[in-house]
Amino acid sequence: MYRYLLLPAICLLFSACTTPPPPPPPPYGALPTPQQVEWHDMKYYAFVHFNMNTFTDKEWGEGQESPNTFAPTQLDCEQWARICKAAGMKGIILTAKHHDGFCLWPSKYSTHTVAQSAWKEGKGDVLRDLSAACKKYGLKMGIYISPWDRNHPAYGTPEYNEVFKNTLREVLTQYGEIFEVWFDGANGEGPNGKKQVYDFPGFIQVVRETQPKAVIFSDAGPDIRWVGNEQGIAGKTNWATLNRDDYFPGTPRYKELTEGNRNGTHWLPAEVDVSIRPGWYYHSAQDTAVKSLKHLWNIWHASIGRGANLLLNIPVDRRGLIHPADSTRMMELKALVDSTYTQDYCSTQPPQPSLESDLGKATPINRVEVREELSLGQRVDSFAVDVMTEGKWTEVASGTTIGAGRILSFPTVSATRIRLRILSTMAPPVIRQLSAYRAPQGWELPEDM
Ligand code: FUL
Repeated sequence: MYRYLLLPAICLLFSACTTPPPPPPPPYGALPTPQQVEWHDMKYYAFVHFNMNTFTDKEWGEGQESPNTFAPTQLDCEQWARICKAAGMKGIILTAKHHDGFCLWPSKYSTHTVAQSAWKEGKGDVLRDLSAACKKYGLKMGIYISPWDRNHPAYGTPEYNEVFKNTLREVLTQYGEIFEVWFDGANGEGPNGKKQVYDFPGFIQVVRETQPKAVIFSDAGPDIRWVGNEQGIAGKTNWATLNRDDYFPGTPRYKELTEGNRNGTHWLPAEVDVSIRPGWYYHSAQDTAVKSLKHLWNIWHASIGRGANLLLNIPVDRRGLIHPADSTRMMELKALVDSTYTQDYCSTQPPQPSLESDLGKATPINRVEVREELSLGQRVDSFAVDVMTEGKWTEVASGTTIGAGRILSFPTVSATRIRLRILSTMAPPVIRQLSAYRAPQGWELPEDM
């Protein structure tokens, strides 16, 4: 693995050079904030949809459900955290309040919460339990909180914006550090038949005040953007930048969110949210419909393999536990990813100031991973990868954007050297990593992903 390669000056940053390393090039274009850089490093974490719908077998509740319907029998957030940690995930984002309005914590600003339920005699608090479990297992915690609320009587009036800001403040000040706040773009009618005009600038201000280190997700950021589909697919071209002011939560411009905007005004990278099952919530009828290992592996490559983060949803069941059908698949994916991406065949040689890597001996490989140094901006427009077999170079893969990390697959070839060619850029490229791996045969991404 070669790190910190600057082209075309062909100089290696931060390595054991005999002469002092040259200063890094000036940054180019929109740049990530330190919070966004940290977020990129998380790569893979869990979405947990668990709330009233778990108990009504629905995806969207009406808001009129009795609080007593929420009745987990063995709720154990430590089980979630233990499994997510073992699966290689870095955090958990929980649906604290979905469109039906039910709050998983005893909110002062609603009468439709765990405090009104018989669960733990109204003394339960799922956010408190999750916060403790995440701390214990070294995971970060995030909050999904739906602005759309089908229960709250004030929904559809200016007063609701104040209610929502108070609710947000409550959630963000009681449960320790929150790494991401997830605003859903869905915006339907409330019980009074009215549609809300949201005070998003006000919501954002509350998050900034209470959790300055958190990133904020919505269709249009301001920090993290939706990827434009729920199939688990980032664009083959995936810019981490977007002309942010052209978009808003609920924007219909999905395709642009999938690819980002080249040279966009703001750093606004894509997060891929997708469920391990057909639904976001648990439905026992879907116990046999958990996505196959191959499907999840493909999603992993169509998201993380294209520089996006993967937010994989695990629908916690009515007991309040992750179902074994899901945890089994999560572990299978972890095992396959680890067995493929641990042995980097490029790391067997000491770094050299070159875009070529010597594999030492003829080595069967079929995956290459390239990363840019994001703190200086995203620069590469297109690139190609060659391998040397029997003394001859052959191109085996090519792509457009690189960004946080790009994984390309090619038929297994026994190579002695590997070479990255940058074909076009917006500014001199700064390559952070070039790695080569071997995945099991026959696990390439299908054309339509
Ligand atoms: C959507 C919601 O309407 C779904 O129920 C789910 O929460 C998904 C992640 O976001 O907008």
